[in-house]
Amino acid sequence: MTNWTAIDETVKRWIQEAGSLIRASFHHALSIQSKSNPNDLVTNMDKETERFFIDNIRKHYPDHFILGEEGQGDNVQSLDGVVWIIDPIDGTINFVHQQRNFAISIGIYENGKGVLGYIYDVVNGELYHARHGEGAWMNDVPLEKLKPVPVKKAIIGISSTWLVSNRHFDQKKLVSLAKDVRGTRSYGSAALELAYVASGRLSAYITMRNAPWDIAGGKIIVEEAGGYVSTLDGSELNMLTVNPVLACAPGLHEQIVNDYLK
Ligand code: 2AM
Ligand code: CA
Ligand code: CA
Ligand code: CA
Repeated sequence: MTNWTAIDETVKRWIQEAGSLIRASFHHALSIQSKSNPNDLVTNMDKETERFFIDNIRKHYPDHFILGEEGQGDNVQSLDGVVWIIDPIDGTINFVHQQRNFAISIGIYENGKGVLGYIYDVVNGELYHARHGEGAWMNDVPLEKLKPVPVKKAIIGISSTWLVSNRHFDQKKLVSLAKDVRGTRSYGSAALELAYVASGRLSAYITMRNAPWDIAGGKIIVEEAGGYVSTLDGSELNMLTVNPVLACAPGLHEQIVNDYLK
């Protein structure tokens, strides 16, 4: 039997340690490279933070698998067994340009089911976490169960990629949603936006393309807070591929899917 309580305590310790290393890095020059395009950045701290978790996981849990954004983990092709899905720095552009608005994100899945989720806002010292069936917390204070929010009172997280014409989606639908809600925000970190949905700072988050590591931790946290996370048509996310994502407070999910996205 997996001792999830022990793993939970261990992960929280590692996350605090990784956060200290990232904060300390603000005093040193960063090495910044581009990946798929000039705006797709990776720094030495993305790689070193991923390395930190991988080394610790391999030492303590050698039979677990690791799917990490920077590719230093395993070549994960299935969710059988225990799989750690890790984004060492979510919001790398913010990390580089703002030294804030980024997070460490970790989701731990067992045979495809989310068990433990973590999002750590390193600069603000806010650690969101959740355990399946037991609830969600921010700095160990339980998050209140989310209450239904109507569209006209909703603040939604949405990125400017929706403004640009794209082959995935007819953006007129999003324009009418943006007109009907109370406000829109764009934080540049999928993980933080999911943490904000879980804590009620945002009522919803909509994105065209998220990788598994962007959402693995946040999905568990939002669901434990009483919210919903799905693709744009309301179906289950696939944690091995890129997904369009809609995360919502209750009430809002059906309304956005039926009245705006269909
Ligand atoms: P990152 O900072 O870990 O790359 C806004 O940029 C959000 O989208 C961030 O959470 C960012 O994660 C993520 N993101 C950036 N490029 C992406 C891509 N090509 N596919 C999916 N998500 C991406
Ligand atoms: Ca990235
Ligand atoms: Ca990410
Ligand atoms: Ca990242």
